[in-house]
Amino acid sequence: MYREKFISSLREEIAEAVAVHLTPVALRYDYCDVPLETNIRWQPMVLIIGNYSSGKSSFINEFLGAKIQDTGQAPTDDSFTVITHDDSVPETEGVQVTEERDGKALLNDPEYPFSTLRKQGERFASHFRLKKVNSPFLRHLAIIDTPGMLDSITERDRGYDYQEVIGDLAQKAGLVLVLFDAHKAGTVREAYKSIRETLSAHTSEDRIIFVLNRIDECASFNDLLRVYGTLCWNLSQITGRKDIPMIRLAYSPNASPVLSRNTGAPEYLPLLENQREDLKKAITETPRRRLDHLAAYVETHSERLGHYLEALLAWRMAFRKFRIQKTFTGFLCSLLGGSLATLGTMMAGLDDPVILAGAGGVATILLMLIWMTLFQKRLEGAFHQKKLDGLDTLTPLGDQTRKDSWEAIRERVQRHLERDEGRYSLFELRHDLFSVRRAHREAAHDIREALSELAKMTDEDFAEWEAHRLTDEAYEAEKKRLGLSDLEILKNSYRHMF
Ligand SMILES: Nc1nc2c(ncn2[C@@H]2O[C@H](COP(=O)(O)OP(=O)(O)OP(=O)(O)O)[C@@H](O)[C@H]2O)c(=O)[nH]1
Ligand SMILES: [Mg+2]
Repeated sequence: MYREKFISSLREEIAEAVAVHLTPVALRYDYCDVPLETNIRWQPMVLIIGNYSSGKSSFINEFLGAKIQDTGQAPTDDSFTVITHDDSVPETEGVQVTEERDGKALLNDPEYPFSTLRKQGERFASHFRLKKVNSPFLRHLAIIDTPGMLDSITERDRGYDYQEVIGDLAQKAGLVLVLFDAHKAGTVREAYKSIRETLSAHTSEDRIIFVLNRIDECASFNDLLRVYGTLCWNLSQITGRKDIPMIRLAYSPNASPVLSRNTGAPEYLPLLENQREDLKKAITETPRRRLDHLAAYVETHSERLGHYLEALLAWRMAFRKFRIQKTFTGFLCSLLGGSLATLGTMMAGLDDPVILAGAGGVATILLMLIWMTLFQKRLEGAFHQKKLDGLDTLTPLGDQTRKDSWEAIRERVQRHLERDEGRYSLFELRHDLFSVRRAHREAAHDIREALSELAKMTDEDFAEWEAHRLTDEAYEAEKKRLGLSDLEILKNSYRHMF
């Protein structure tokens, strides 16, 4: 278990780096509404989606080793259930639900990363819940069971935006399992939309595993091949790609009447046992893979935040230049007006220098005031609008990476400039851009280095490390004495010292 503990501790450090280096700047300039580390601080999640009755809940029960979720042939469960760990009841008393909480509590609890789903409203809150379970598999990851995807239902019937919820959860998840069953191999309408649009927009391919479940129900090996072929064909149609994603084959022995009675199991099943093992391994590997995602998360957000600030800086500089030019023009015009006033006063026969200077000065000030309140404001408004219309020219978009990052932040930049609350100076903006760029270079680099060191460590290394080391307390004490973090220990190979 030491390995998992170490991984959790690294995750905590990455979240801390984000909290210190990126979040304050990001919140200050409206780059995001909630702290950037909100989604990464919580433990890794495995999201399970798929057709109704494809065996999602049975699969989870099988994995946890107890009947935690309701199962049944018809669409059974139309709720999203977050299943997480709790050890208030010892495992020796059997795996069981130790606590349940409703959706409202879950959406409003800052300890959980679900506040972004609050906007889905009451109907969603009543279809969202938390179960705490004392299964050892949940120590370092959480599982989310979801309502089955249907053909006949619309967003209005559900009362909340189902695809948006799936997208939000997929974005937070370290792994997404998409389950199909042998009866409906890739033909359900909601599944089509989820795979084609929602998942591709919210997560990366390497985080998705397609699973053909309930394979024990195929009449023969030939039948299984036919179903598998159908699913491959449907998936390539849905994704619009020729290369078919990897599909794992699975079944839940306890949910199958034949298998649980131990009679007439299809003879091909034992040959496919390795598939179920691989799937289990992929799930238990989620915390480790999650670290790679977090490294990418830090890199992406520090880069985008830098790009965002660059755009604000470009806008501010252009605006300042425009303002200086126009103020100068206004001043020249007012000065001219003041001179004309002096000339007029002279022509009226007054030659007292004090009166002449007073008339010129008063006229200049009055004209400047009129300029500033009437013309300058209008000109600035027009300039602002022009810049908003030509937003894409604000920063250079040389390569595809810049274009992608601009695509991701463009709307936010626009919203910010439309409001233009200007709670910061040009100097502060430059300073913050500099520190974000440095965080991008250094923090992201440190994390990558530490992770590549971690990847080199084998299970034996961990076992050896654990054998030599140290209780958790002793390790923590030694770390503290040396003033090192887990990241530094990995990065500098200090682990040999322990
Ligand atoms: N033979 C067999 N039956 C299964 C398997 N997995 C699930 N079932 C059965 O299929 C039915 C549906 O299973 P569930 O686990 O409720 O499916 P679900 O995807 O959670 O369904 P919804 O929550 O309604 O979307 C139940 O009657 C299960 O007993 C399996 O691997 N083999
Ligand atoms: Mg279910």
